[in-house]
Amino acid sequence: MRIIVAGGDGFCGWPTALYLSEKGHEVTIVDNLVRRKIDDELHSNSVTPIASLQERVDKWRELTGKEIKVYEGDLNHYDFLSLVFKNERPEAFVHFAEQRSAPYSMIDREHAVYTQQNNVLGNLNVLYAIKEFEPDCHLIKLGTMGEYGQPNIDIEEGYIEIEHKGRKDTLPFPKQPGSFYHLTKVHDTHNIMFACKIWGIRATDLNQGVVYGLNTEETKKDPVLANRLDYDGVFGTALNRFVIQSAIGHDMTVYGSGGQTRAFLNIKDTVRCVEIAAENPADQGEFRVFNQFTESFSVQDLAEKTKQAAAELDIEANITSIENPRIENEDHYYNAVNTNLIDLGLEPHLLTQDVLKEMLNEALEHKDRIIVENVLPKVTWK
Ligand code: NAD
Ligand code: USQ
Repeated sequence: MRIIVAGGDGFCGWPTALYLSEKGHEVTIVDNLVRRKIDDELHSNSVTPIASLQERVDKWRELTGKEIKVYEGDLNHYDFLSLVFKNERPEAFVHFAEQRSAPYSMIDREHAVYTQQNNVLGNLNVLYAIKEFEPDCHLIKLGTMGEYGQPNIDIEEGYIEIEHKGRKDTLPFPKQPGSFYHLTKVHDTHNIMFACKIWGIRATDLNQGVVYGLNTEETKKDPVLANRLDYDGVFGTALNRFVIQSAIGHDMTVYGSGGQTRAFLNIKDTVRCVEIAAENPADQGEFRVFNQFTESFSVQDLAEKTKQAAAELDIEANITSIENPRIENEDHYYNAVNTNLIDLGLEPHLLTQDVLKEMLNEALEHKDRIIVENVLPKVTWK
């Protein structure tokens, strides 16, 4: 299959591009490399040293004989995007290319506006490009479990059957996102659903939970193929941060009481979920939603599991509760459904002590690169 991976230089996109290429698909990466520029803006870095995108794909070709094409450019430049569609004629368009940090979107007005413009308008351009150039192309869009928030009822996959005043309907599940970033995913959802309805586009929205881990079989083949790993208070996510904090002897930063519960998955499952979606395309005009996660944990649970794994490696890790920089519920019900991907063949990699120890060892390998001042959160929601 001819597959475009937009955002293919990022944390989820790079391993996905390699995995799909390994499986024999014709993969083309589209990325404007903005994530590398944001590292400069934040005076931060990836824990792992990452090669340039060109070096990465050259090494992949050298090791496997497989070609991954690269287009460096922005989804918000429609002439550029049109050219990519005309040249590559994608059968699937995997869309990772958005600003994905909630704290980054909450820094100030400029960062909120940038995030919403970049994400919402970039996605709208992708919808128009599919309509104009490849109406049969399957859009596989990365959404987020955070679109739903934490309602006091079970979270269904995209839709919920409602009975109201004696009448029934199946309606989009209510959205209660927790940041200007998470809101962009809700806006994207609405735009995609509408485009499917009016133009007959086929789309799958992958409402992904928080991704942990670093490596896949492919990224491990050579240091030049290494994936990026974020740890700072802006781009680092809960479990990866706890592992890295433990590796450098920093207290694990549980925000508030730590009762916040979220859906999680291993990066190894991210790549497989995208493959499953590509192999089982949505129907023409269908807007399909998969909840892409494998397990749910509270933040406190994750810190405790990390502490235990660290102890097995003779590392003394401490958990500290710090004032929550976000405005969010710390004590709530959380039960989300995730049957669609499992029914299509996903075999989850669960969060075991072995997985945590492997992550700790990976963090230890590069711990000298960590800029300690970047670890504590500085962005607040207020
Ligand atoms: P990332 O920041 O590491 O990668 C995103 C990539 O997209 C970067 O390489 C960036 O340069 C590129 N990009 C951004 N805007 C672009 C634009 N306008 N044009 C072209 N390229 C652009 O993020 P990630 O962690 O790999 O996340 C990928 C996607 O998955 C995002 O949409 C994110 O919202 C979603 N997601 C991520 C997680 C997670 O835990 N990392 C969880 C759920 C959903
Ligand atoms: N948290 C801590 N301590 C930390 C970091 C985070 O307690 O050091 C808490 C947060 O307060 C929050 C939870 O952990 O309650 C998750 O935060 P996070 O930074 O790990 O994840 P989030 O901001 O939700 O965003 C990440 C990705 C985003 C993706 C989302 C999936 O950056 O791209 O959309 O996970 S989800 O959470 O399902 O919406």
